[in-house]
Amino acid sequence: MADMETIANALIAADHAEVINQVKQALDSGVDATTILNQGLIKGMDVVGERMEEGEMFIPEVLQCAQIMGGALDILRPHLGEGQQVSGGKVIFGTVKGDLHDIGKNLCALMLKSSGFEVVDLGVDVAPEAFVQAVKSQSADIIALSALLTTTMEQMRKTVELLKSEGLRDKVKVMIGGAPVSQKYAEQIGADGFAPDAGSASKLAKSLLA
Ligand code: B1M
Repeated sequence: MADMETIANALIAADHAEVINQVKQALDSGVDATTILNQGLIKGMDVVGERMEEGEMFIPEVLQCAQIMGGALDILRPHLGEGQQVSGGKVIFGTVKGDLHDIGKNLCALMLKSSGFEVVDLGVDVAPEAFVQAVKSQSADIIALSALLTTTMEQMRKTVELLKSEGLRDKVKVMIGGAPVSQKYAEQIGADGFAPDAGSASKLAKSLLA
C-alpha cells in the first residue's frame, strides 16, 4: 500500500510520475482522499516551502512541485467531499491583487464546490474593484479572499473598504484565508470570518449563510 511519506517525498523530489502513481495506488487501496491530501501532498508542499525559505529550493523547482500537486489534485478531486451535500449559496473566490498563489485557493474552491456551493473563481491578482464588480454583476452571497503574502494581505482590507464605500457591505459576507492572515486580522479589517484551511473554509461558508 502506498504510504503518505512516499507521496510527500515524491512531491518534494518533483517526481511527477511517482506522485501520480502513488496517489492512484493509495486511492485504489482505499486510502481516504483527504488523508492523501493532508498527510501526503500538503506535508510535502510544506517541506518545499521550508526549503524555499532556507534557499535550498528556487522558484522554478517550487513551481514544478506546485504543478505536480495540481495534477494530483485533479485525480483526488472526484473523491474529495464525498457525502457532503448542502444547498449552498454563491461564492466569489479570488487571490488578492499582487498575489499569484492559487493552490490553496483552488483547494478551498474545490471543497466549497463539493459542499454544494456555486463558486465563481476570479483567479489570481484580483483587484478590490474586480471583486466589487463581481458582487454587483453576480449577486453573490460570499466573497472569499485568499492571500499568501504579508505584502498582499492589505488588499483584503481595501476590498472590505471598497465594498463599504459602494454600499454593498451588508449585501455580502466576506471570508478570508491564507497563511499570513488570522481571525484577529479578519476582525481588524471588518471581515465576517477567517478559515485556516480548506476543510474549515467550507464549514465557515455554511455558518456565514446559516
Ligand atoms: Co510563494 N511564498 N512566493 N510561490 N510559496 C510562500 C507563500 C512563502 C511562505 C515561502 C517562504 O518563503 N517560506 C513566501 C511568503 C512569505 C510571506 O509573505 N510571509 C513566498 C514568497 C516570498 C513568494 C515570492 C515573493 C518569491 C519571490 O519571488 N521572491 C513569489 C511571489 C509571487 C506573487 O504571488 N506575486 C512567490 C512565488 C511562488 C510560486 C509562483 C513559485 C509558487 C506559487 C504557485 C501557485 O500557487 N500556482 C509558490 C509556492 C508554491 C509557495 C509555497 C511553497 C507553497 C504555497 C502552497 O501552495 N501551499 C509557500 C510556502 C508554504 O506555504 N509552505 C510559498 C499549499 C497550499 C495548499 O496551502 O496556500 O497555505 P496554502 O492554502 C491553505 C490555507 O492557507 C488555506 O487553505 C489552504 C488549504 O488548506 N487558505 C484559505 C488559503 N486561502 C484561503 C482562503 C480561505 C480560507 C482558507 O477563505 C477565503
